Amino acid sequence: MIQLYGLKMSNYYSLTKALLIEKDLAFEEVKAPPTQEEDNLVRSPMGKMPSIGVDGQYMSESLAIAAYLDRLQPTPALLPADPFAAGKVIELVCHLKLNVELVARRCLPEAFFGQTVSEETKASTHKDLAKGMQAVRRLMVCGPYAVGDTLTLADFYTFYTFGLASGITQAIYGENLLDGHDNIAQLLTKLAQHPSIARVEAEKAG
Ligand SMILES: N[C@@H](CCC(=O)N[C@@H](CS)C(=O)NCC(=O)O)C(=O)O
Repeated sequence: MIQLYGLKMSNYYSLTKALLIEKDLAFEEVKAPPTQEEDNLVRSPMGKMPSIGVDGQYMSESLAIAAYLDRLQPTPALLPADPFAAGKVIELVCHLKLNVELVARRCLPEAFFGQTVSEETKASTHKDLAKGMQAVRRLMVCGPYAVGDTLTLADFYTFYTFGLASGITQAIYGENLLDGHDNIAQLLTKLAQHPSIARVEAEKAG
């Protein structure tokens, strides 16, 4: 049995939970807020969530966990068998994580936690997000899934990246991040109905 540590409010926790469900792996959820306490740092060296426990060993970073789960339970495969195609999925995941999600996150404290972010940060975030969106747009096929006709890991990152980033741009700039990206908006609607993601979202309320 795998332990999933973190909180339901976290997009990366939710993504990892959706992957565990997608893979039909047995897991239990353990409430663990992000802290710099030793017990959490042992699981997650930056003190973030999520992390998983496997037979007394721990792993952090959603992408590392996803790579582990895809090998542990190869079906349904979330990375293509073709090595280059698999690399392309990870490439898109990296751009979503680093150039959209992580950039938008700079404004998270003001968007959702009542803190203040400097005008300078808001301006640089706006500029960098536009660049990140261009990068993602070049790589995303939306045909209908992120990289083609098959669901991959990139779809899970698409759903949970834009779930957070769109909320932040709406709150900070009053802008819809997906304006002009109708194909991504349509993909998000489709992914919201995908059973593993739908279950995670439904269970957030509980
Ligand atoms: N690169 C990490 C990011 C994880 C992350 O940003 N987690 C957030 C919640 S979604 C967190 O723990 N934030 C609290 C903190 O940074 O202290 C991953 O992919 O798992």
